[in-house]
Amino acid sequence: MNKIACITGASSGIGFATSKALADLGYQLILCGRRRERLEALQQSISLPSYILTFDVRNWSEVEQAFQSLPMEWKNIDLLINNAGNAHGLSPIQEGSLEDWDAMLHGNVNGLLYVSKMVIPEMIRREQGHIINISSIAGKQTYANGNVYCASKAAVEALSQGMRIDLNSFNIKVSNIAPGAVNTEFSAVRFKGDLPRAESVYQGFTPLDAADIASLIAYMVSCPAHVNLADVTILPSAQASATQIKKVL
Ligand code: 8X3
Repeated sequence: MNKIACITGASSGIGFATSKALADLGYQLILCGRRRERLEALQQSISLPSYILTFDVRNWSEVEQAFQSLPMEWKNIDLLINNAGNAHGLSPIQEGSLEDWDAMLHGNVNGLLYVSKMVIPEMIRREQGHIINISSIAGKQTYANGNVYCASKAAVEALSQGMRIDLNSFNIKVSNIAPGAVNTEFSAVRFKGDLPRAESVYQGFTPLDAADIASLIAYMVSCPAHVNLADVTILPSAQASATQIKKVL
């Protein structure tokens, strides 16, 4: 029987590329996101069966209803990729907006918890499973104006460790991936559609792309059962830290 993977934030970027990579490995996919048309386009490009769940990770009742609506044959999730999340704004703490803070904390932290809460009980019952949380270099190193985004990703780092400890006795692997600069819609969302500013983030060096993270995930899930790549930081070769990138402009 094919394994089932559930990917949040599957409609774009790392989630989209990871869905494709996992389909290539033979996973049946539960594709989660807010943009149904994009998920349907992704579904059509995948040959194995997949199931679409449309919800906002920030809304507990939407998350609960979505997972409760899964048909029986889709309930045994083997692999959960907690990918949904974003940055909103890049401002000094004294200038940050409540709206941006709530979007990041509710999406990056609460959202990860809500989805995990719906998936973990079946993994515990079956005493098997793998959860991969997408964190960030920003969760390991706080940078100027990153304040709340960095805090949200530091929370993801802590939750990956906490989940690994609490789920250890149930044979559930928990892995954490901390990417550096990945050229996706990330900066366009952070800078609220200011595309020239977003593009400048990735100029002068070769950033990672979503497929690089998807390849890493494909490798991680293909490791033998006794191997867990527990915490992987993945950076472009030009990047040395959260803030140091060798650029040639
Ligand atoms: C994305 C990477 O360095 O822009 O999480 O925070 S960074």
